[in-house]
Amino acid sequence: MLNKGITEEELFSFFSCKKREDLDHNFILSSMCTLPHDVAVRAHCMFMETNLGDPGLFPGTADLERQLIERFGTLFHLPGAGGYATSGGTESNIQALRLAKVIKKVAAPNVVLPESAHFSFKKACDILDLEMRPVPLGADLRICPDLAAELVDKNTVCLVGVAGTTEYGMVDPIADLSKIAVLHDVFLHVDAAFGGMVVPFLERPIPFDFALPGVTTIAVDPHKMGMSTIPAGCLLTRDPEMLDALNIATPYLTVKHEYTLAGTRPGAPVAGALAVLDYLGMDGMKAVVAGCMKNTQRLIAGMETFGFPRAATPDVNVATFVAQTVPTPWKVSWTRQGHLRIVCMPHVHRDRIEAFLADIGEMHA
Ligand code: 0PR
Repeated sequence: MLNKGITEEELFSFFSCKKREDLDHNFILSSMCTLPHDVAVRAHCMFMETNLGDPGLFPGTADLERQLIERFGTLFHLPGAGGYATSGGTESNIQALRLAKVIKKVAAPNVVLPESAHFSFKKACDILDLEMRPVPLGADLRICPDLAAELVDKNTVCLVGVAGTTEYGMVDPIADLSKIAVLHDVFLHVDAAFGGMVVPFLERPIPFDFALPGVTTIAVDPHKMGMSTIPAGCLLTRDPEMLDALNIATPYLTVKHEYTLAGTRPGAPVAGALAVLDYLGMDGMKAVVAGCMKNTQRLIAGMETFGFPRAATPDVNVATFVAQTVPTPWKVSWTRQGHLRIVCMPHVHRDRIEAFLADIGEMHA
């Protein structure tokens, strides 16, 4: 650290340089995050100093968190659902498994989850000392429910399904998983970190939420398709009191218990997330999602005319292809199986898709 501080001008000229080193969103096709909506930025700035870790000091902000959970509960067909705002899918998944483990106490707990599950489950199982039982996918890249049922036993604390897989954008047959969960009385966690803000707004929504009786918890991330500022995730619980099983005493705070993983928690992105939902409403979100899905379809059609077949027909706005390289400066990602992966996020407008197609078409001409 410097002995004497630098001027504000020096400081921000340095920051501007660093900011310019970051990639231009116009060329980012690999990310599940996007540019935050203007109302999210405004709300975020307004609540910058708030800390939900000590909600008694910020009752107004705490009420925004309550309202955010209420919005998602209603969107997911259970207006009275419980839950809280996390830092994103990783924390939500860790907490869901922690909850499942605390509720069902067995000597050698295991988790049955699709092979397509996000790597955050690996972190969760490491931390919580849970055996991971990956379930193979069917040819459609969705979890095979029959194989999942075979892997569930008396030591299974949680069954996991994904609504919008990270790599191929598939929605697992959650209705089938729900039946298994009810039959075996197993906790079912749905990772809808990405799809939770896509599927409800599709023309033909795929069942994945609390409307299915076996679904116990749902992870959804406003900082992905919800266009909020980072970090914004939510963990929803069917039973509003369920999270209390994680309570630990916090004697000197304004509340005497907390079930969250983080202590200090930012209120700013919570305000940002709620701002987008209330500003856009159902109609606005449907329009955003319809645009992303249309762009995904256009990209798939365009790539196929150039001889790059799709690797999957996705349920959400993640497109994958058989391809080897892409032109610079486009930033794409590659799946574990080696497929080119593009996420058609809200910042990936139609003209960006056309520009990418023109570039890749030229490179392979
Ligand atoms: N569950 C699913 C289905 C996810 O896709 C992700 C992240 C998570 C959980 C974990 O969420 P957090 O990263 O919020 O904890 N999916 C993206 C991925 O791993 C995250 C991401 C976003 C990566 C933007 C890169 C990027 O530029 O690909």
